[in-house]
Amino acid sequence: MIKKIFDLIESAEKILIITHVNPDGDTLGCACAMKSYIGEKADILVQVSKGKSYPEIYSFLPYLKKAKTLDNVENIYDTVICLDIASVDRIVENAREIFNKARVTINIDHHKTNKGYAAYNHILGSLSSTGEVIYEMFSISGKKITLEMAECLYVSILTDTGCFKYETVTPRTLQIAAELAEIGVNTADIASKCYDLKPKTMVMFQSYCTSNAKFECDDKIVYTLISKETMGKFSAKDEYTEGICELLRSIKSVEFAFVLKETSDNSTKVSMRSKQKDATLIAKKFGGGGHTRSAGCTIKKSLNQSILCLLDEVRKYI
Ligand SMILES: [Mn+2]
Repeated sequence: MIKKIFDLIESAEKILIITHVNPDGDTLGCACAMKSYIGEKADILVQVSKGKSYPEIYSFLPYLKKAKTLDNVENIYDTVICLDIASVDRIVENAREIFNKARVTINIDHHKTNKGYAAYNHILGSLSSTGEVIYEMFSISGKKITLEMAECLYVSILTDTGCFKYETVTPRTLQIAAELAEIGVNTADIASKCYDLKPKTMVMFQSYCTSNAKFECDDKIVYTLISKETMGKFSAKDEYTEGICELLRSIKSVEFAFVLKETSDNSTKVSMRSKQKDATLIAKKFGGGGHTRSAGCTIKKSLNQSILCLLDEVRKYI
């Protein structure tokens, strides 16, 4: 499959590299590494619409400033490459039309819930990040990884492992990190760019959400509800909620942590983190998915109704 994918990239005329909705460091890092490898004939699509953007901290990555968005992407691609996209419903609006029309569709991912929705699928559910999957593809094929690509892949692996903290980290993950450092990646500089340049209001907003958290089942379950009003009060961008769930999970007694964000009157976005149990079992109940310790879903109910439904489910797993 790896050779086939490189052959397809070679023979493609115009390639669109698609990142998932609510883009994170993994999907963006992979897209930039892939764009760096392919060159001119590839464009990156960051799936955001007018007025929205990818998390600002990643603006140091190459190529993102010139990336297409849902507002300006044209349906002119014969080949699409989906990176870190767990399911086809994370390809939205006109991006889905482009995906459907493309002659060749490639899906490279590490989500164990990925069912392989493209014509060519390369999914390694046990790897830490899609960055690691891509590194291995280049490594196995004997293709050169330039410093620019190495920096992008390092961002992917660093951020998707929570700074090499998660149990998805294997000896091979660390070996790859070392190999990227040997290529010349300044690991301290990248870590600082990813974690020490948060806007002041983001940290204030996160403290507010954390202090409003509620506990259930002898403090084994913790959750915080974030209304549109709260988002507005802090002028919070979507990315400002990143990290709250991990912080709540870090409480000693906690097994499950949830962050519920109101997206409209009848829609709530749920992020979940667990310590031992499989969070995907809960996410799947609501049509979502993800990883064992980090999953998500959208519940088509109000914020207050959503938490009741969610608590009903999660109590079964405690
Ligand atoms: Mn990922």
